[in-house]
Amino acid sequence: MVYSVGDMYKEYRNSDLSRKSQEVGIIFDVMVTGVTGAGKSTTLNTIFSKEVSKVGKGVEPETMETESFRLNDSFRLWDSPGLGDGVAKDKEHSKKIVDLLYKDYDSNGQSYGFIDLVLVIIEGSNRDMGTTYKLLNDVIVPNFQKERVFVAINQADMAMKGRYWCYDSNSPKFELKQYLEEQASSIQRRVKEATGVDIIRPIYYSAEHNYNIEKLMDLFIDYMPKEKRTLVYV
Ligand SMILES: Nc1nc2c(ncn2[C@@H]2O[C@H](COP(=O)(O)OP(=O)(O)OP(=O)(O)O)[C@@H](O)[C@H]2O)c(=O)[nH]1
Ligand SMILES: [Mg+2]
Repeated sequence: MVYSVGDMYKEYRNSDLSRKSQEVGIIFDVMVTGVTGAGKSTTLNTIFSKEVSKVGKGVEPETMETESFRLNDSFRLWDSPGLGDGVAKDKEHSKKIVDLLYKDYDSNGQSYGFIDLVLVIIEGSNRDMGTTYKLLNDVIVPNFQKERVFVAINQADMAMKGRYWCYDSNSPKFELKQYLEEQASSIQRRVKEATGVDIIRPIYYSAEHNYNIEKLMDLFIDYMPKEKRTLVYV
């Protein structure tokens, strides 16, 4: 993938982001998670307009550790290893994710969690949601506040097996757009049924094609919690 010159999203709504983070008194931290190959690392690379995290080339999972990247003074993103590569690896990766969810800092004698918000990325073409539900049910929800969990659909370009993606306008054609809208409603409903989590309607984007990344940034900025995250041990 070729990155265009300049830092496209570094300055995106920077005054909103900076005001909000100053109100809470922290730099916002978002953990990006999802099954292996969903495009977590690609999403980070597109937001940073450069390769900060290695993208998988084959069927092997790529990211093995949690790692943070600072976009600007107000915002930091964390990449994490994906689930869905066998029981042993899932266990190892789940532990790393849970460790990050409990990573803490002290402020005025209180302990707070580093991670303010979790973004679960789902592949647009993904019909088997099993591993995503497992990630939500077994790893995220028991260790993190539900209302801070968001879902987004990546690989919008591939959602109908690559058909109806318009390369000229770099956006979905009517048929694909309709499909993605339905997909968003269906995922919202299915996540509720399978995990009990009431997510807001997922946005869809393409990390590879740099499509709707503004929507993703808007999601972070608009829904960033107004309070630090108190740690609750279960
Ligand atoms: N067509 C298309 N391919 C994408 C998109 N996003 C990611 N990919 C491809 O999907 C594959 C996996 O991407 P990664 O970013 O490595 O996925 P990951 O979620 O970080 O995977 P792990 O690190 O293994 O957990 C790569 O071949 C990417 O080029 C997208 O929006 N569209
Ligand atoms: Mg990765």
